[in-house]
Amino acid sequence: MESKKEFFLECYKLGIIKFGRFTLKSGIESPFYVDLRPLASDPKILKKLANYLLEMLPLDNFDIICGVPYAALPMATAMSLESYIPLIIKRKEAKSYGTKKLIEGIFAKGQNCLLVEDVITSGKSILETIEEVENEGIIVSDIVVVLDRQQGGREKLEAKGYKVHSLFKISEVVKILREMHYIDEDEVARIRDFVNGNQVVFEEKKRLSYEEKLEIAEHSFAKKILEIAIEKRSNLIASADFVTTKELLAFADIAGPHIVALKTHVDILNDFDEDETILPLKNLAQKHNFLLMEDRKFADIGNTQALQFSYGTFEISNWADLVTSHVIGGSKSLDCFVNVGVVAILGMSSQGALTDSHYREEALKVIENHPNVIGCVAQNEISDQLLLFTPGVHLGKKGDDKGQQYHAPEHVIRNYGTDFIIVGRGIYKSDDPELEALRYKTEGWKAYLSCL
Ligand code: S5P
Repeated sequence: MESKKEFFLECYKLGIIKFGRFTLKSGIESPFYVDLRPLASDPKILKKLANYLLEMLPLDNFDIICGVPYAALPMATAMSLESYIPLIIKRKEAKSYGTKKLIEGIFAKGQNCLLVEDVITSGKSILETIEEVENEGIIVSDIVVVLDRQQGGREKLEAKGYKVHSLFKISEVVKILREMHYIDEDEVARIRDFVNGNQVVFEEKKRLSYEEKLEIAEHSFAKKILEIAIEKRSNLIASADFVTTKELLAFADIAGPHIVALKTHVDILNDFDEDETILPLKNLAQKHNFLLMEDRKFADIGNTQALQFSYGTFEISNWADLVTSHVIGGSKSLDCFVNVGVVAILGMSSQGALTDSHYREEALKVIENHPNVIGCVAQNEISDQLLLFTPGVHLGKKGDDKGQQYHAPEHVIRNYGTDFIIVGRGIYKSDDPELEALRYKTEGWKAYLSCL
């Protein structure tokens, strides 16, 4: 079998732990959120999980297995299937009719039952289940949990004489995720504080208003986009990923009044033509007062980027106000982008992107103080000096089948301090793109105002 660490990372990719700021049922704010239910949706992982849990246990001791409802039910079932130890089911509420039994299945008084739980925090729900199982005359000696949040639950159960086996502890998990650069030092410190029972201080950093950002902005295009935002009361950039000029122009005209910039991928157009595509697009940009942002995502040495920027079919330098660029080629590779605002790609929205916190920290060093850079594309907070552009925004969907991951405008603006949301299919694939552009504009602006 793979190592426990590899197995954990496989589980982690299913989104079982999220970091940020979460309000728990109790009203307490937590720097992380755990939900192991996705594990049951991947049969291979569930089977492996069952075997990892079984491996830790003195199996001969148990006559029956019982999961704490609901999250641990599929886990207990899988363990039963792998070990041939019979399963009993504990109901959450007794049936109001029929047998009114709380424990279902075949069992006998005096049998020893292994209890299975997904996460142990305070131990409260496990203790409730133990009580109900013991009321049936069943003996409980051992509890196996997938993740121990290390918040006193284990100690509470052990003080009552139960043995607690856990596959992962939050401290181990945090160590692995830090080693992998999935989380940064601040997050590690906040989790440590939280687990130790200290109240976690989430910096109540007041975000700067667009007016305040305008005061500190130096680049002419940074100023321009902020001025448009203030004037139009919009922080929306529409991504116009069309393959024909006709569709692109029609969309630019209807979305135009609501956006600060139109983001293009001109290399996907079947019929790109400077006169037919760019001239009318520039007219529309002028008519509706928005910037043109070419999402070229340059990723080469300076000399090649200079050629790609000014030559070839698209001659981007002739018309784009903003361009996106990776910074993998180092700071000097960005020197060629003159008379345009560079939006550096720091973090990508897609699943499994390699832009982990280590990459982002190094990338920030590349762009810091680069005069051509006005901001970054990222999925996390950055400094006030840079404008933050966040794609992967959708009001209805969580993602697509090609790895894109979405959040709502409110989420990114509140949690990352996003200055400009980038929305593609949420608008142009909707039934009424004009109405939807207005809806995203309104939502984005409302979220911004609520964070001031
Ligand atoms: O990390 C990123 C960076 C970018 S620029 N994730 C992204 O999705 N994008 C771009 O934003 C992507 O190329 C596409 O043009 C747009 C998102 O489109 P949507 O249809 O998924 O909203």
